[in-house]
Amino acid sequence: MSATASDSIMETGTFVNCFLLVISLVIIPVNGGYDKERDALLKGTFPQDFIWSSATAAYQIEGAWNVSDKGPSVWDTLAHQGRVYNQDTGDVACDSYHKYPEDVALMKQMGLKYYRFSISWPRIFPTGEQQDGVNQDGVRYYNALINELIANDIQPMVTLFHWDLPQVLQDRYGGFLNNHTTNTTVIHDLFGDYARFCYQNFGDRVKYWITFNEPWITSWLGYGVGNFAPQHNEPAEGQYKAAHNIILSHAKAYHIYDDEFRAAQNGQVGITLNCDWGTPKTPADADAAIRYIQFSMGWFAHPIFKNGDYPEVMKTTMARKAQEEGRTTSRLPEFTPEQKLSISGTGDFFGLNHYTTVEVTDACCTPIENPNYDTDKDVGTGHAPDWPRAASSWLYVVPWGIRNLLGFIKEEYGDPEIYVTENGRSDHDQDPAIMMDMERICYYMMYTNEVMKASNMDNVKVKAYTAWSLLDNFEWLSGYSERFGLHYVDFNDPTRTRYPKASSVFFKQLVRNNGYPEGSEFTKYVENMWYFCHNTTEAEVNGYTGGASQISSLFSLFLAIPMMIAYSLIA
Ligand code: GBH
Repeated sequence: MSATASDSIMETGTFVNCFLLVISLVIIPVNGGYDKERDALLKGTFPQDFIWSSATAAYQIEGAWNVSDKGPSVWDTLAHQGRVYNQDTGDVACDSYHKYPEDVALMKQMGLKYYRFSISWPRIFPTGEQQDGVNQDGVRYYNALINELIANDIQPMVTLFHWDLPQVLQDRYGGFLNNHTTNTTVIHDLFGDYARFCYQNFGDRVKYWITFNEPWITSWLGYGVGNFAPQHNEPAEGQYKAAHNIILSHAKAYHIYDDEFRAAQNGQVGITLNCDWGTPKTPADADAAIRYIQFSMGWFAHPIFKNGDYPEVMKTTMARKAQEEGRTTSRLPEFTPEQKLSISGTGDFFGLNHYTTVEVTDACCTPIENPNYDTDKDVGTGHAPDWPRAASSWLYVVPWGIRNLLGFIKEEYGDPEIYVTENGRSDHDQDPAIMMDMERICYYMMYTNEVMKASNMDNVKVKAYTAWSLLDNFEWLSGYSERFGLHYVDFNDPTRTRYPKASSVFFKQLVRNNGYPEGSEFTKYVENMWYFCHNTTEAEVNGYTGGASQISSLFSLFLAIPMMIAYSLIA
């Protein structure tokens, strides 16, 4: 049989299809990770009063590290010792101390009605102690920022402590290691005084207070491993002492608000905890996964949101370790009955920072020579091979993790109001800059959709979603090498000009739509993007192979985003 014209057209067609298939396999990492039910796009909107916000922290954006009377913080010290990647420092950072009106304008442009930022303790009290003097210029700065926000109809959500402890408090009292077992610990009172001063001066306009950001980081990385400021290395006990003091300092600040300000100011006080979701590697690792979460989030959440005391599994594990180690007392300190009473119930809302998920395996019970917090948990952690990664070494993209975690918090802590106070994804600092930040768009799309499932399908009282971060900024030990921003900042440009990335346009549309409403233009774009964002193809999801679905993924990649941006410009 000789070849006919139609055969040759077929052949050409097959060739084109194969060509597209090969191209798309190269461009789109294919994995079998997509679960049709679990990962499907949910259409619908968040509750009417849902809070959309973005976040920053003082040391990461302000700069002006020694302007007026500002005292040094432990992060100024660490950075000036050259301990940060590339010897970067927060001396100038995004220069938000001078450029805050521009920051507020960016939020306004995105339609954000809330902003989460932190106050630098040593910018208010240079030594950390009010009796040594107040830096009036610091008070002026935060008043100006808050007023600028209010004038633009943006509600401030303020963190009192985002890791920048006054250096003097570290030197005078050991910071959060200060006398952790007595009832008259100086650091609790000093934190209380600082909180009171902030309520007094800013509480007429600030209605959302977060006492501590991620005490896990301060405790373990700051006082246990000691790679974060103040770099105290005492991995057997440092973290337990620091956490103990932080929990009591939090409770103190909460009660000061309750007793002296709540009636007049009518705001809310909570705490923000970080937690990776822990998923068991095999069914046999289920208890280990729970233990992982109880040792991280539960360490703080159990006392504050449950019963004033550490999680049972933490106490029994640490008691067993004490025996094995031949100690008479546990390395995990105990709260007195009065302390338990004063800690329990000190959260008007549950602040959650969540970025990633780990796979947990059981590692119980091998006694080891030099115990530390990591080995205390008796777990191993890893990552599934098909989880995509961000620029930060620890950040794997696992959207369904946040829904599981939100459900866990609802069940475990009596259905509290949850504010997601951080969630986001990093890119590398590279040339040319990543302005069409597709992967960040995908991250926000997938994670917010999972948050919406928690809200609308699982009835979790999730009240807020906060993108980390408004701006590229000082990423702690990684300096400026990891970029989390919705806006690009050129750190070599003395004017620190901000440039919107594509993700800021996406986020603006998300806020405007309050989710993924059926039939909206925005939701149609999201539908086009969905499989691409999940690193999979429609073909794989539906179990057949063929060129058409590959083409639709390519369509998503090359057409949807420019169309979305064009749409936002005309909308
Ligand atoms: C947040 O912490 C911070 O609040 C914010 O300031 C920061 O810029 C942002 O996230 C991005 O990092 O065990 O040593 O491998 C992030 C939560 C939890 C991330 C612990 C790093 C692993 C540290 N962090 N995680 S380690």
